Parts: sequence; structure tokens; C-alpha cells
Amino acid sequence: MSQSFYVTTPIYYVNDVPHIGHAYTTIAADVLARFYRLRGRRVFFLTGLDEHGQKVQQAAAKANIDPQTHCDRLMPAFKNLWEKLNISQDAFIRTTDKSHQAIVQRCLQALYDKDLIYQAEYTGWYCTFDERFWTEKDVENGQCPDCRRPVEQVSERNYFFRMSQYRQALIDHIKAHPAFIRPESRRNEVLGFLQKPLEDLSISRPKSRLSWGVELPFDRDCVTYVWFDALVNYLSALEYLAPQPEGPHFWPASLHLVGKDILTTHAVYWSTMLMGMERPLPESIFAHGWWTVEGEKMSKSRGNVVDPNAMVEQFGVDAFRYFLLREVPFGQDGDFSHAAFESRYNAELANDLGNLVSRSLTMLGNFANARVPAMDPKSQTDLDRELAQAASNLFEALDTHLRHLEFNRALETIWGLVQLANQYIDKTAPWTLAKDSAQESRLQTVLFHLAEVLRFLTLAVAPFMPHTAEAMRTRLGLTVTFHQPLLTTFPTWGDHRYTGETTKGTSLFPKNLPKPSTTQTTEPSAAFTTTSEKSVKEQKAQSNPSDGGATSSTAELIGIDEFMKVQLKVAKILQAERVPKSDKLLKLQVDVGTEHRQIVAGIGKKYAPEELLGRTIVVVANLKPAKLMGIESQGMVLAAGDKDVVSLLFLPDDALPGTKVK
Ligand code: ME8
Repeated sequence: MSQSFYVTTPIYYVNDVPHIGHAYTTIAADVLARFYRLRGRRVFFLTGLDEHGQKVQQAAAKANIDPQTHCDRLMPAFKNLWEKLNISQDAFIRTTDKSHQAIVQRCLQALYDKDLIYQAEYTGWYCTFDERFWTEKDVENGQCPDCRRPVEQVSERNYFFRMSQYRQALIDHIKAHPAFIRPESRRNEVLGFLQKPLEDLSISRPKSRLSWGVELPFDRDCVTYVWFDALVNYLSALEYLAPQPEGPHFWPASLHLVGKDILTTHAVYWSTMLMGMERPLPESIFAHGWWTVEGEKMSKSRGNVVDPNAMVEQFGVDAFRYFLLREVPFGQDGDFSHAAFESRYNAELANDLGNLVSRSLTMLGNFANARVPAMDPKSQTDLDRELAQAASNLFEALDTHLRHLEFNRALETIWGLVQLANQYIDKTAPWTLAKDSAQESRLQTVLFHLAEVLRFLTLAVAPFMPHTAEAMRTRLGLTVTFHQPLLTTFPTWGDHRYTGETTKGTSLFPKNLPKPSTTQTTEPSAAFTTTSEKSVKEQKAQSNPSDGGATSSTAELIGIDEFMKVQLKVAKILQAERVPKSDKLLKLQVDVGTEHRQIVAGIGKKYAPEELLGRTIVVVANLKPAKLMGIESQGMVLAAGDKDVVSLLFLPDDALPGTKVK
């Protein structure tokens, strides 16, 4: 493992304020940066803004201001959000920085001098939104194959980078370096893309069409294509934003984190540019998946863009960081739903971790005078050893998961220990031990083990939830700080001497939060709740019960009486159709024996309407009707699946509609 760790996020366009998608990549990079700093590696973590190009020029024109003023005005929305999210970037680059522009020009000149850039007439189909040309065969019905907006035929003299000549070298590199493009499905996608001939890359725009960019050093009438300018940021930052003189030695980057939308530009454009510049390629490019919101594509026009600022204000920064990385395996697409957020908040943060910390510190206060007692090896039991063993295995597992960017599995592993620790308290029952003076030594040993497991958990959650870790650290009276490389070697159970006083403090994750109001409409920072949002939530819980709040906590168990209130019935699907403007919802007409019902269900990604006709399923027949996208739903269907529907619950065709399911 290399001693240095250079991690980057995409540099985000300043055409709008940041949303959860931008927060996601940046939080993921932050977790890695924090983890590897704790592991003693020399970390450089870069993020920043992509300030040139057509999108930014258009956004400025719309606001009736010049592009630089526009960028300067929007920049704080990103910087302030990163501060709020506890992002620990080492540098924040802006592509309008003079030093960056000079380095872009130097790279261009070097390629031009080597005849790797040439001028030619080009005619093609241009998509203004994506700022790229498409060939005749790419364009479908006059539309951009990527964003489906209309394309226009544009003819101009441009400069081209001889990208095509690197095709085979790039294929060879990808094949020889399995970790170069991750996850594997994306690697295969890029290899598939490279099966087709690779064209040269147009890297200039005439100023007559676009003036907002870095001027070509060899032609003052042109500016650089925004991607050529933007990608160079990963190198330029090392020259003027990283500590010197070691800055440039951070290259090659350990990891470029990107969303799947910009995989090709990174895996193909950037890699071939680097080959042209005779620089080593980054060690890894990881393309993560895409967030939708309550089953819908996130967009301003739909009014469903989730504002990270509002989420943080409502739930706290660490709950937000936790949810994004816990909910979806990194690399896969995910859906942001308020129901899922609240469910995890209540079960995993408030109940599991919050309770553990609060119970343990209360008992240390009550039974040990707010000091962590020494343990007496003679009073140790298998329960203690089981806890110690699980904690001792934790960091090895974390290290492996984070190497593979399995944030969700890393958190799952940590929460395994949280749950074990809660069970440990239930089984050892320190409050009972405290009533019997003969058990004093056993009680102190149990309390010591509790302090130790909290110490391990404090270190483990630190990269994910810095604020929580800091609160746990001070409450436990630990004198170390997270600026120290605390995980250079993994902690050993029992080797810590506690010197400080423990304090209980307030609840880390208070319950009874105010109702959600975290989706932004047209004003990015404005929070709102709509009735339709509420019904979306209800419906979401209906269409997939496991999303609706199933938790592992005993506090959430229900009695048989409550369960018996739910009327499950056999139903036959008579009609099925898609709900317009939704790729997830299907409107079903079902026969429930005594009547026909309409049910709107979030199963449209799994099933085409036609394959459901005539099928026999199970429905909840006594749910209050709810509206979803304005359509009334009179019940819910039963389906399996943690988040995405895996399968509806089908019954044999001869099961009679209306029959009870018990
Ligand atoms: O593409 N789900 O900038 P950009 C997950 N400037 N991630 C999302 C997301 C979503 N719904 N929406 C955005 C650019 N992202 C260029 C990059 S890099 C040299 C130049 C995240 O503002 C994700 O990381 O459009 C995605 O790749 C990035 O924001 C796109 O940001």
C-alpha cells in the first residue's frame, strides 16, 4: 500500500447550487480521506468547481451577470455546504484560478508541439446541454442519445486531440489493471465502449460560439473544450494548491471518485490525455450509482431536489452522512426516501448507537463515579471475551471494506458491534450487579468492557461521523485527538488507560424529530412539505413494507393483536398500466372478491404492466386510501425486496380472490 493517498471528487459545475448527488460523492471521498489519515497515510483530498463552459455561461446569461461574477456568487454555496457537512478537503480548486488556466495552456501547448493536437473542419450533431458532438449514428430522432434534448448540426474548424491512437493502449491498460476502473460492471462498460472505433477528441470551441473558457495558447480565436480544462484540475492542483515541494509527487492519483454519468470522460478522455502527456494513469476510477428521490429522477422542474442544508438542519450532519453511505451499496443506484431515512435514523442511530452510548455512560456515572474502572481478569466471562473478540476483528474488516469502497458493509460491520454491545448490556444487567456488593468486581469488569467497546466504536465511526465520534471521545474522557494517526496500528482491547472523567451529555440522536421538510422546490435552500410528499411516503411504505419502518429493535416489535388488524387477501390483477411521468409506479385494478379496487404500487421498475395481467397476488385490504401523484390507491400489494422490489408475492392461479391470507 502506497504511503500517500490522493483522492478527488469531480469538480462540480457552478450552474446551480449543490444537492444530495454532489454531497454523496464528496462525503464518500471525505470518509476515505479521514480513514487513511487515521491510518497514517499522507493524504491529499481535492474537490472544487468547474467554472467554464457553456452551462456556466448560459446560467450567468440567465441571471444577467457576467460569468465570473456568477461563479463568485455561487461558489460559497458549495464551500459553505462542505463546511456544514464536515468535509475535510485539503484543497478547493476553481478552474478560473489563474494558475490552473496557465497549467491547462501549458498542457495544450505541449500536446500541440508533439503534433498530438491538429486542426480540422468538423461537422456534427451538437448537444448544447452536454456540450458535445454526436455522430450521425449516435443521434436518434434528432435527439441527443444522452439527455434526449434536440441536437443541431454544427460545422466548424476545431482542434482535435489524437485520442483515437490510444485505443489499444487503453484497452491493454484496463485489462492489465483490474482495479483501474471500478466497479467491475463499469469496467466492462468501458471495455465495451472501446470495442467501437475511438474518434479523435475535439478540444476547442470557437470564441464566436463560446467565449467563457481558457484561451488556446496557439489560437486566440478559440477556447478550450470545458472537459479538457476541467480534467487537468487533478494535476494542476498538485502544483499550486498542494503542499510543496511534495505536491506533484501525489501523482498518480490513488482514486478519482465520480458518478456513473462522467465515467467515459474520466476513463477514456482523461486516460488518453494523460497518455499523450506521458504521465502515469490514476490507480483507480470508481464510478458510483445515481440517486433518485422517492422513486423519481431528481430535477428542479419536478420540485424534488433534496437540499442537503435542510437535511442537516433537521437531522444533523452525521445522520445525513450515515444514511447516504449506509442505504445503498456504493456503485449501485439508490433511492432517497424520507421513510427510509427516518426508519434508519430511529432504528440504527437513535435506538442502536444513541441508546448504547447513553446507557453505558449513565451506568459509568452511576456505578463507577464517572471513571472507567480497571477490570479484574478473574471476573471475566465468555460474554466479555466474545465482545472483545468482535471488537478486535472490527478494524481489519473496516480496512478491507473501505479498500473496496464498500461503505455500506463497513457501517453494517460497525453496527454489528453496536448491537452486540447492546445485547451485552442486556445479558450482563449491570443494574442487577450493582444491587449486590459481592458482585462489585464483576460490575467493574462489565463497565470496563463497555468503555472499551465505546472506545473502539468511537474510532470506527470517526471517518463516517466525525461529529458523533468527537462527542463520544469527550464523553468517554479520551485524551487522544483525531488529528493523530490513531489507526496506524489497530487498537488492542484492554490496552487503554482512561484518565478523564466520563460525562453523559445529551442525546446524540434525539427522537421525535420535527416532520420532514427537506426537499427543495425552486428555491434551493427552501424546505417544504407537500401533501403529495406525505402520500408518496405512505405509498412507499405500502408498496414495500420493509421500507416502511421494519427495524431490528425490540422497541419496534408488535403484538399478535396488532398484526391481526391487518387484513391480507387474495386478489387478481384485472388491469395494469403505468402512471404517466413515473418509471416506478403502476396503477392496478384488482379483484378482491367482494369488489374491484385500484392500487398504485411502486413495482414498475420490476414489472411491465402486461406481465401482471391475470396474476394472483396478496393485498392489504384494510388500508386507508392514499394518493400518489394525484391517483388514489385503495390498498397495497405485498412484495419482497429491501429497497427495490425483487418479487411480488404471487399465489397459484386457482387461489380465489377475496380469500383471507393468514
Ligand atoms: O459533471 N446521484 O459536474 P456536475 C449521484 N463538471 N451523484 C450525483 C447525482 C445524482 N443524482 N447528481 C450529481 C460535472 N452527482 C463536471 C465534472 S470533473 C473533472 C468535471 C454527482 O456538477 C456525481 O459525482 O454535473 C456526478 O458525477 C457529479 O455530481 C456531476 O457533477
